[in-house]
Amino acid sequence: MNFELTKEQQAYVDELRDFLQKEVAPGAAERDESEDFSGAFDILMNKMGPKGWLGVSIPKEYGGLGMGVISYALSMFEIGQVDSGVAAGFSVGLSLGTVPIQDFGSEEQKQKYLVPVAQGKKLSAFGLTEENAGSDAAMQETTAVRDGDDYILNGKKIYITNAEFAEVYTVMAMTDKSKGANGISAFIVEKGTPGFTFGKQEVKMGIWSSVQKELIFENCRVPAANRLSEEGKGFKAAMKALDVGRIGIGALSVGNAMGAYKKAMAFAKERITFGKPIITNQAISFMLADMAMQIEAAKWMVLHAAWLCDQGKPFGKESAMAKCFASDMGMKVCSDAVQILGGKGYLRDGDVERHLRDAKIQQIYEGTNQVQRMVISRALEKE
Ligand code: COS
Repeated sequence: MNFELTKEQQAYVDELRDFLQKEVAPGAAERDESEDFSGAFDILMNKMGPKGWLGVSIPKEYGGLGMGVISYALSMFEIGQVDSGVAAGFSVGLSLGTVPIQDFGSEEQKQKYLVPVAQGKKLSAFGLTEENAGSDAAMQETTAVRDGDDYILNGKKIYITNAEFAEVYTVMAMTDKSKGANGISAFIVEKGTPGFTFGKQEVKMGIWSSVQKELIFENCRVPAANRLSEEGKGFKAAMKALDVGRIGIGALSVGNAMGAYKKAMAFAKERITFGKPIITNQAISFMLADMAMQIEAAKWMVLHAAWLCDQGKPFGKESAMAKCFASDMGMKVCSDAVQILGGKGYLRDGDVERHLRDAKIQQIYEGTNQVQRMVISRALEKE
């Protein structure tokens, strides 16, 4: 067993960390306040893309750096500390938007769609959730009806991260309702396809610098050549993408909690009450010890799931465990960080309450933590 990063991983983390401190951290609060993804999009496409980082875990033969899912998790630990908009865009681009193409796409589809995403020239997104298909993802109402060499898509997806900014969308639609989950197919839909438009931008509790919108399909003609694998494989492609994506959300939760913890630690060393720094009070130092301990546990759960994935071993249970544990941990740690800063922590310009707002969604998206417990318990039953 080896708990050390490779030289390549360490060099990547060092360079990324330095970049984030210089180029991303300074404007993070302002971008958040703007409730606009444009700033994060600019960082992703114009600064991180050219370095190849948007393809860090995508194999080299498809334009990526080929550094595996561990490096995707390491990226999320770092970006999550700084800017949730950049983190959400990065995460979706490396998991939900691309894993279905990577694992279920043809060579031609990979060359056409995966390569430009890995090279940071295009952003990707993922369309699964609908008004009546959230946790019960198989209840897809969007339809894809075959018409000659095309499919005609009709329906609406909601809460789609990167919507309108992304160029490449992996979209699930029902091709045979009688087959339930096995009647769902996955399609690559390009932005600009006639009949494909975007709905309203959601106004949220947190992750303000990321974007979530509706995808609307009205008699949208998609070439059959853009269907991933055979008809009926869409649900499996979506579940596989979520298995990987949940490693990213677990890692993002760890990163976001680390960001809050570091600010709380710095404050606890500086803040004087009753003649001494508040960290000298056991009430505060034990809180910080618990926070560090919880972050450490979640970090290793995430890395273990990522390692299993990179080894080609089953990892769905472990990724659900890591996502669930890390995001529950994130709420507690970020709440405690606000508590340590007291009134200052509650202020919008204190930059710590942002971590708490951003932590909540981690328990919800890419499968609520109740769904994670379903995935975990079903897997345990089979052991
Ligand atoms: N990888 C590959 N295949 C999978 C899979 C996985 N992780 N999970 C399920 N499948 C397969 C099953 O093997 C089954 O295939 P067969 O019929 O060939 O055996 C099929 O998919 C249906 O599986 P199942 O019956 O378990 O599906 P359910 O309808 O019970 O749904 C859950 C399972 C709850 C796990 C699923 O709906 C889910 O993950 N929901 C949450 C969705 C989500 O995360 N949404 C967030 C959107 S992105 S922000």
